[in-house]
This record gives sequence, structure tokens and C-alpha cells, in this order.
Amino acid sequence: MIAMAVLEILTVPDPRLKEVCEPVETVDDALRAFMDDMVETMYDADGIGLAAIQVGDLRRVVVMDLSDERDSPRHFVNPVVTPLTEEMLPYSEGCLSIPSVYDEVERPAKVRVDYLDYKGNPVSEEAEGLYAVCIQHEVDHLNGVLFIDYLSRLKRERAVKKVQKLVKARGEAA
Ligand code: GNR
Ligand code: NI
Repeated sequence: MIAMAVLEILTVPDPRLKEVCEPVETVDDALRAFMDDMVETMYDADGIGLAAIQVGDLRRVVVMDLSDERDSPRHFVNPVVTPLTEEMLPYSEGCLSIPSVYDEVERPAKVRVDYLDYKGNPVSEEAEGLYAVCIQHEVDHLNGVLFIDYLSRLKRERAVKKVQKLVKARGEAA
């Protein structure tokens, strides 16, 4: 593994974050190199997950690391989530594309996750807790959906304005 790269993360209201992503046809070395860059980008930004669309790539690819040690990256190609319960889990969510904004979203507490792994092998497993929250947040990204889309219009518009102000201030400091 050589020369990984930190990619630029798009922020709201970038219209590219609203696109619907395309399935991946083959898990090959080029895709694995891209997923390595996504993992490095996620670690650099202190995130627990990242969808390819957040770095401007419209393929259905997600990376995640829920470990405290930040040494257990997971890779999801063409992930599909299916709710397994009517029980809802409220969680205060954040998003690297909506920095400094956090709010509560309720999602199914238990889901099945079907995907191809780093080697291209099919996996089917159950997810609960933070894993369930995060994979649903990421699959939403692949469909052009952000967690603020579940909030009131007032909260959503305030969130976008807050991010625009933050990004502008960052640009002026750089
Ligand atoms: O880093 C992240 N933390 C987080 C916290 C609660 C619910 C979801 C997430 S995902 C987020 C990274 C991100 O934006 N992934 O798309
Ligand atoms: Ni996100």
C-alpha cells in the first residue's frame, strides 16, 4: 500500500451531495486503492464513516471504522440495508459534510446489511447500535439523502447557513 491520499470532503449545500450513486461492477485493485484513500480521508477528518459521494465520487462505496483504536477499517461496496425491527433508535448524528451540526435522528434499531467486502466477497450480517446508525446514515448518502433531511425545514436551513459560514471562515483563514 503506497501513497495514500487525503481527499477533499464536499460540504452542504454542494449539489453533488444530492445525487443518486451508481452500483460498482467489479471490486478490483483500482477500487481498493480508492477505498484506501477514503479510509485515510476518514481518519484525517476524525470520522467514523465516509461515503464516496462525500469526496465527489458517485459510486456506491462506503468505509467505516467504529473502533476506539482507529485500526479496524471496514469497506462496503454496493451496501443494502433492510430493517429487521419496528423498534427505533434515537441518536445524535453528525456528518463530515455538515461540520459542527449535530441533531437527533431516529432510525430502525436493527438492520440486515448486505454488501461486497474489500476482496469483493458477498457478506450478509445484522447490525445494531452505532453500527446500525452509521450504515443507515452512509447508505442514505448513496441515495443523495443527508441526516438534516429528516429535520424541520427551519433546522435544515439553519444547518446549511452555519456550514456556509464555517466554510467561508476556514477559507479566509487559509
Ligand atoms: O463521523 C461521523 N459520525 C457520525 C455520528 C453519528 C451518526 C453518524 C455519523 S457518520 C459521520 C461521518 C459521516 O459523515 N459519514 O457519512
Ligand atoms: Ni455523513
